[in-house]
Amino acid sequence: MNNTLIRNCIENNTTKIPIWLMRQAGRYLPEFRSIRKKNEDFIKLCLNKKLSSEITLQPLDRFNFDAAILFSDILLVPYALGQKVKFMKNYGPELGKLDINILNNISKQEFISTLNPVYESLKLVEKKLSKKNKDIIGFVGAPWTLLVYMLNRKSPKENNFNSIPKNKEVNILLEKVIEFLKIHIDAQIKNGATIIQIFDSWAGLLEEDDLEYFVYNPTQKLTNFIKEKSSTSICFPRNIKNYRKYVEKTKTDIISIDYNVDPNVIKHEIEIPIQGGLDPKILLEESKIVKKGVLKYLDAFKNNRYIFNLGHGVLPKTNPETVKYMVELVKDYK
Ligand code: 1CP
Repeated sequence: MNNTLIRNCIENNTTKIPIWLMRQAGRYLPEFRSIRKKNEDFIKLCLNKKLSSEITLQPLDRFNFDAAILFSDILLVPYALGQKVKFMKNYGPELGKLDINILNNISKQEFISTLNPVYESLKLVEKKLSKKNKDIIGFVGAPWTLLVYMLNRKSPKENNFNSIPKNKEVNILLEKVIEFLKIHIDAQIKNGATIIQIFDSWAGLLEEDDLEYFVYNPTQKLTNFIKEKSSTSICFPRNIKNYRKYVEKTKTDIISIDYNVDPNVIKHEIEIPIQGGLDPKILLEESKIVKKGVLKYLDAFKNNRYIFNLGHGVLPKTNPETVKYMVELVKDYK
């Protein structure tokens, strides 16, 4: 089998720039909305191997993306650990009370059995993509971001977040989460994921002093584990201030940047392959502005190993034609 574009990019033996997007399977696609309308229970939809594999492949039918990302959610892990998870319309996730006794009694087998449809879905995706040299991206939420949802029980985005203490209970929970994330990562790799992305969407909530305990140390345990499994890690510590330090500490293979990062600064600071950056709001603009935005990243990273992506997920209001235009700009560059 030939190398994928992302593999070639990592090994520095191509000038072709790979592209895929966070939330590339999602509400901006009418074919996704039509399935979603008939499947109100989001967790159930993620656990429907036929539909989740179909949704995973929808964006690849439309666009010349170089990777599929599994249609699933980071909150399936708290769910499989016995916490109730509901997605409310226009509100986001709502989690039930965390019961440490339930969590402590969940075995590896039970956890894997709850998430088995996710792994079956990966197998179906792999089968359909096997001759196409595309990567299949599996993923997890970083331990810190999962802790935030599990303890805050809703999105912290409305400034409703109370800081998490570094006490014994939290430490036990953190270690439990890491243990089960390794199981989840391992099963995704065994069933076809060629890359694992770690989403630390709420890394930016922490002060510098707390990063070692909540972010660097737990994340490095996962990147190490991914290395041991001969797979590749991408980390996305959204809104973190010091990406260079993050890369040194976590030893991730690829770093995904948010849209607050200046590409012309970071390219001198970081030696590993860089992914992403473009503000997803740019895709709501007219083509002239889209082109300018895309070229800013392509030009900045001309001499770096770079994977095109956004600085956060595709917004639901995005016109798929704009995505198509962006992919063409990336594919035709140089
Ligand atoms: O139709 C809908 O309302 C569902 C919207 C939706 C989708 C399409 C949610 C709810 N999750 C997903 C899929 C999803 N989530 C993927 C699939 C693959 C792809 O990228 O196409 C992935 C990788 C995620 C990861 C995820 N879920 C993150 C990390 C990335 C990020 O956005 O920061 C987070 C924080 C979640 C939690 C979550 N799930 C869904 C929502 C709306 C949220 C965010 C809630 C919040 O704002 O706190």
